[in-house]
Amino acid sequence: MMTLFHCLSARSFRPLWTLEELGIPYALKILPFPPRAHERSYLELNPLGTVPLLIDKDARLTESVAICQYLCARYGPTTLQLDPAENDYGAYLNYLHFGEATLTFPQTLVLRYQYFEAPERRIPSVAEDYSKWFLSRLKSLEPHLTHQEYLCANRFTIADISVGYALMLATHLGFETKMTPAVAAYWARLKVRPGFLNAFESQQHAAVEQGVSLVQSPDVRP
Ligand SMILES: N[C@@H](CCC(=O)N[C@@H](CS)C(=O)NCC(=O)O)C(=O)O
Repeated sequence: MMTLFHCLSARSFRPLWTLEELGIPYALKILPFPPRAHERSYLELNPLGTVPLLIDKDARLTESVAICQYLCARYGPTTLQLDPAENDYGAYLNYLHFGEATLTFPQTLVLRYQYFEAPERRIPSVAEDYSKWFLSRLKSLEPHLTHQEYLCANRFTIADISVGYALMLATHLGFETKMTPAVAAYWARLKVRPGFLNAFESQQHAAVEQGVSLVQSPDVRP
């Protein structure tokens, strides 16, 4: 069985959510955050020290969105991915990467310079600038989501998982009240999906079973 290495509500939530949407079996290993400080032996498996890590037979992947693509391609057929012949294929690829590169990256700077660094290393101006950066880029989804339930092809896909994770992180950072109306409604739709709820339940359950603290995992469920 494949193993997903995960920290609570970290980017590894994307592959976890995809696994639940696909309904395929997996083993979930929860690591304390950050693993490079709290679980040094993990560096032998993933020298980057980051999550996710997916080990599936000979495949080892460490990029969350690539893992979602891998799971769909290997364990499909599934409507969670788009075929290159579909009209929205370009938009699909763009949103897959937009979720990580444009919407998640600025939030990690807020997380780091507002919360994770020792007080003397915190930089309020960085946190403020990248909060603004994130919110202005997030707003770009508003016109599109005013007319569509999902990002592309009129169905739920892993592009929604990529962007949906950025909205989950935004909720942890207190940005939920700053979401524009159609984006907020979209996030409300995503977080009641059985796949999302099962993934959330799966991480909480595995953490308790493996003795990992739930402190870093505030509940985002409605
Ligand atoms: N682009 C990668 C980023 C992976 C990443 O940086 N993960 C964070 C958690 S969200 C991590 O493991 N940080 C721990 C560290 O940097 O030591 C992805 O999308 O998976």
